[in-house]
Amino acid sequence: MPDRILVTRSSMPDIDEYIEEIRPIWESHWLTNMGPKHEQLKKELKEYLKVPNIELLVNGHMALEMTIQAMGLKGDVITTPFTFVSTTHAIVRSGLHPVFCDVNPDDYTIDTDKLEKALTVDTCAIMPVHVYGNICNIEAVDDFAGKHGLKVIYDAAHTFGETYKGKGVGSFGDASCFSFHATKVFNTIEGGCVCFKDDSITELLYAVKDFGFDDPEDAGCIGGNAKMNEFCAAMGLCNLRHIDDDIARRKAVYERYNEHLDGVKGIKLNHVRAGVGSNYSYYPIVIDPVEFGIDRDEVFRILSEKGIMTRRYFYPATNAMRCYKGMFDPEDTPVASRISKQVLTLPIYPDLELETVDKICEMMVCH
Ligand code: T4K
Repeated sequence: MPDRILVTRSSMPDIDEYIEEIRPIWESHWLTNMGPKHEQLKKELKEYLKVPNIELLVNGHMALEMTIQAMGLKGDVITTPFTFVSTTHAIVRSGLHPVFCDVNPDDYTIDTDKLEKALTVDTCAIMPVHVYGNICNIEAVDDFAGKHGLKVIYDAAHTFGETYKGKGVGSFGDASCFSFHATKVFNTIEGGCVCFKDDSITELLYAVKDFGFDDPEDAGCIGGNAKMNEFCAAMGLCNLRHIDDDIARRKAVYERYNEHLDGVKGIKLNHVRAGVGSNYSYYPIVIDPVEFGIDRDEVFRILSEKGIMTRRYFYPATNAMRCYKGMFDPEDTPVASRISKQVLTLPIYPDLELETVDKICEMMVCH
């Protein structure tokens, strides 16, 4: 076992495969601004993700912000605080107001029974998160949004390649934003995309990521710069060739953890819901300190002393972060607050050896 095991490890192609992929970039000197690699990746991803429309972006965060801008949203957005801070920041940075709805304790996605309570006269959209790749209660979110005329933008950063009832997860809601960051199941080094239903926003999305240019010289809207460059797109083209194998190897790691930890008193495992084709992106456990004997932070410390670098994804809950001090009350979302203090994500990536998983579990269980 290596001296240090990190919570994840970027998937990378063989270096020769990447060199072959970037050779034409060297020959053409075309480095960015929607070049051939960008366009090829866009086409391949549209098929792989089984989605009606797709736009590539510089990262998952800008996918959220650019989608909000392209939809012209204004007012309140119902969302959850049990997520990476990007979800909340994207709403606030876009001049909108997040209204936090609690998560359910089984899979940490939005508790759709509490949506009604979060509704205000200014609500314009819902931004639920498929956290850890756990798919939200899509039917209930859709019903609620339809009833109140709200847009639905899923933060789908964790769900690359997942399916729900056989359909690409990016085909639900009005839009789904994916992250292709180095730490994700599929990476383009940095990158992301938005998959969306209404093709009337295609041109606007293309423009907002390129300073608003919808004409070679004249900007039709106040856009930013969120384009994916050719080297990132080339990385994506390589990684996409190996994605199914990567996910299969993640599944083996995931199942090995389950074999060891299922039934351990005080440890709650994550479960893949019926109808979901999972990508096994994270391995979260929720530790009950009374039943397990020690708390989450003690497990974190014991493992890190032995070179196992777990992460407290997602702690603190975003409504408890310093930058939002005084703006929200984390006690309004008690389940999210509690889970954020008890959750630990264990190392998972395709190359992680199963013997290492055995040792990690042994260290945890024999504390
Ligand atoms: N919405 C949600 C729900 C998200 O989780 C995220 C991002 C976003 C939106 C925004 O998407 P992006 O704009 O990022 O595309 C990481 C990632 O930076 C972030 O992408 C991710 N979520 C978040 C959950 O985790 P850190 O600060 O924990 O990453 P870091 O640098 O500590 O890396 C974690 C481990 O990954 C390292 O211990 C080793 C490994 N690693 C890391 C890097 C940077 C590699 O193997 N290679 C690498 O290049 O945030």
